[in-house]
Amino acid sequence: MSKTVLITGATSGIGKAIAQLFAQKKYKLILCGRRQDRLDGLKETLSKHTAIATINFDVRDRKAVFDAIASLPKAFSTIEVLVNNAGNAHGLELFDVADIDDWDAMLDINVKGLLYVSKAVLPQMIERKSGHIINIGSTAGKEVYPKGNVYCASKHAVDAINQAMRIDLNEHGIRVGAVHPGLVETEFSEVRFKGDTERANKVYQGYRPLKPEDIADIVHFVISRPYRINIADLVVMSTDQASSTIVKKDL
Ligand code: NDP
Ligand code: 8X3
Repeated sequence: MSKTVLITGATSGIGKAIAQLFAQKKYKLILCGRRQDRLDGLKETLSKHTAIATINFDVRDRKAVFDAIASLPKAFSTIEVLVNNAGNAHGLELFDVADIDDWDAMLDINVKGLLYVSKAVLPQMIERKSGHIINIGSTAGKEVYPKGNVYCASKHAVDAINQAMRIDLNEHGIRVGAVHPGLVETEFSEVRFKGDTERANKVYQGYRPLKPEDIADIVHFVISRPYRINIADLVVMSTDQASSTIVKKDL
């Protein structure tokens, strides 16, 4: 019987690529996001490979998170793998002019949302003394770059929470690890720049950014190791990227 994997932020980018790969690998999938049309489309396409359930909630809404996970049909209620992927950057501004609403959104989604989903899924893992949580962090959680301020802070928090979960859940036999990507071409910059597609596209021009499929492949490697192995922390960048601010652009 294949494992059940819950993926947050499955409607786009990295989460969607994980959903597509994992469906081909025959994992049972619970796909989460807010855009119902996209959840419906994924369910229709991926159901030819595996069993799919979708749940729609905003990770910021604590009650909605717990209700949605409690509402899963029995066939999907044993979650072996949780991929905490939902998140975004909102804005790229110097600290003094950045929008406080953007700061709230990033802390609420990237940090508190990840905490809520983890708390909602954890009890059953603890009961079984088995489970695997993958937190999608970022290179922005390993260093700070100009104008990245609160996005970087939110991803540093993910890095800290990843370590904290691994320490505190150790006695329960649960695997916890993070994958920290560098620049990946997704809708991330479109969201960060509030729909300014021209500005967003420029982020990925002149070099070879990572593709969401690259991260999906790595997450699959992480979850498919024998249970004695826990890949605790993995930073992955495009060959053309050396750090958040050093990217070799000559294409
Ligand atoms: P996308 O914008 O393509 O995807 C973001 C996903 O998160 C969407 O599925 C979106 O679904 C979901 N999401 C956003 N806000 C909420 C919310 N409030 N409630 C529920 N779901 C939400 O970006 P990426 O795929 O690039 O980002 C995925 C993760 O990877 C994020 O955590 C990001 O920080 C991280 N990351 C991205 C990198 C990059 O360069 N692209 C690099 C390093 C890390 P919906 O809108 O339907 O709710
Ligand atoms: C996304 C990568 O460099 O835009 O986390 O922060 S970056």
